[in-house]
Amino acid sequence: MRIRSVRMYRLRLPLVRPFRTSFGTSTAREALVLRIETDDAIGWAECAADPEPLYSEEFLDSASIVITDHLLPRLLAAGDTLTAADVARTLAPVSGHPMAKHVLETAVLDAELRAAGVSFAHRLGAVRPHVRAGVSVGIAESIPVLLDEVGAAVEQGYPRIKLKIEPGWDVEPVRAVREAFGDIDLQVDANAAYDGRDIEHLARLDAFDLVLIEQPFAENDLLTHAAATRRWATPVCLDESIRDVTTARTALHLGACSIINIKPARVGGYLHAVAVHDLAVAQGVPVWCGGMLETGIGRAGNVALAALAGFTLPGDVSASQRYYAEDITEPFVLRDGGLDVPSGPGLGVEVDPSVVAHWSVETRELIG
Ligand code: OSB
Ligand code: MG
Repeated sequence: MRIRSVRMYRLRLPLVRPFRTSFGTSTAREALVLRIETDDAIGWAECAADPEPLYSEEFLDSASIVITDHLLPRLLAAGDTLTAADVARTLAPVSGHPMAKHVLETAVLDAELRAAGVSFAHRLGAVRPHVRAGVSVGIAESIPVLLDEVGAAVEQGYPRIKLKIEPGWDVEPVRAVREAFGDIDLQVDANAAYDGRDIEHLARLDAFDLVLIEQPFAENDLLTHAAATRRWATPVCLDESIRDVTTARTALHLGACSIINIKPARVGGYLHAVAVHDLAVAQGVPVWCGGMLETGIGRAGNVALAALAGFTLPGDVSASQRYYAEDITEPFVLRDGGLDVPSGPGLGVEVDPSVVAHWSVETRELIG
């Protein structure tokens, strides 16, 4: 395909409620959104990176520079025969920066699929038209406030609740939620806030019959995750540690996890995400689709991915209104505890240019 123009928006979308994790608090989502125009279609994608390098080493300005100075020139140099399937190989000489690579590959894939009239779901290999949705509940200022937020999500019909934890906010909030809501599907996410000295403390979570504990230890500390997997009854799930198929294979080989959270942005794009899924399926390991507070653009792709056969656990793919009062696409709505998988061409959602313009703090024409 021939890329005619590339435009990068920097958006600042207010969140409907602050989202606190062990690494920080967000009151708004700042996102890079890319619009690629080819001879045949327009493709969209969003970058999952945050303003600060807290979740991983990438951040908005790093992604912006890498896209502009290192990735896009390589894509353009690859010429007009380039397809989405070639993007990863074309960008591979640039080391790291999966979130920056993800946004380019996704925009090219969206343009290609819109031109061909094929949905993301079909291209990725989806097997269901509807996916079950979980919610990720941030660290609250008190247990009563937490119980209110969990209660609202349960009442709305979400079939699974994930609580963010950190040292000082773990056993007691989990106990309170379990006591208040009984037999719900409950899991926790530490975003790497603990270390090996906490293995015995976190073993207390075994009393609460959690679906899983996500990323208790540092991204590169697979051995401590493996030790915890042997010690705890609660299954260990990895998020930050799984950067590609290779790290997934290594983590499974070491017994560092028994469940994988697949985030397309973290592994460098949807096609890599499918490869991690395929590896997990081959090894009988359940996966679920993680989220990074995506707008409708990223959510559309994530919901399509979550419709693949191996995604047997509900993902962090909540309805748009949990994040944004006004999204930049038509909103995703909770129905029967889940979201409908878009079936239109490409991502299957339409970006509203007036909403994008309204929340844009910067627009740059990279080419065109
Ligand atoms: O660790 O899964 C995470 C959000 C931002 C960064 C990291 C994480 C999260 C979430 C929210 O848990 C998931 C979502 O609802 O998008
Ligand atoms: Mg996580």
